[in-house]
Amino acid sequence: MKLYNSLGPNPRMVRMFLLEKGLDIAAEEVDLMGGENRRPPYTDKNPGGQLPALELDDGTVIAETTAICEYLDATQAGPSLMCANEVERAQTRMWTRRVDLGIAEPMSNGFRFSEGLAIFQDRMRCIPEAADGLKACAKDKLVWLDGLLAGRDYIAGDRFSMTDIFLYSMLDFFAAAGQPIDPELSNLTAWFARVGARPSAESSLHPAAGATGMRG
Ligand SMILES: N[C@@H](CCC(=O)N[C@@H](CS)C(=O)NCC(=O)O)C(=O)O
Repeated sequence: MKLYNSLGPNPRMVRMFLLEKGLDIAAEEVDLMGGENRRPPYTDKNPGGQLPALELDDGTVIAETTAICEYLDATQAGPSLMCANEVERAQTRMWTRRVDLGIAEPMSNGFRFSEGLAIFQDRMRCIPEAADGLKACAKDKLVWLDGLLAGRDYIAGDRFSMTDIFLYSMLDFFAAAGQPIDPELSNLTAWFARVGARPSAESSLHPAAGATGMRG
């Protein structure tokens, strides 16, 4: 099994997930800034052209961060970050999807269409005039989540899960890239500090994070 790895919030989520499970797997660096992920041979393996991707020993490639984490959770040792039962698994998926569609995607595209425009304009359709609106949509969902986190330690219930790792990786990266967490969102801020205090949070940063100032 091999992880195609780079700087960035999505690969960082998988690295944090692996650390939480106590797993160490081989990794191959792909030059994201140089666009290596957008051309063959990488796109022969992952036509989505993004990172991370997981290649199994039989050559099967799994992409999409949450699909990779779910696969690792189901097949590898270590504490489950999905569930203790089918209800919890469904709740983790439900919350992860809400975070993905409502927060991660608009935040990411908000970044790609503004601060990240120089990198992304030749890689995908960019809509600079949509950037502010997308960032505002993500903020609306963070306000909503802040209310729901009152009296709650974690997003998908009373247990730390894949959803927490996912949102933490996103918020940490984008806070350092033009989308800081509003300090008035006190429940979200406390949750962010709680997850950030886990040893896996700092240890999952890419070696290039320090030099670039990026939190990915
Ligand atoms: N939906 C994808 C998003 C992956 C993604 O956006 N990856 C970023 C790194 S954090 C990337 O590959 N960016 C470079 C590019 O899109 O060319 C997932 O869940 O894995």
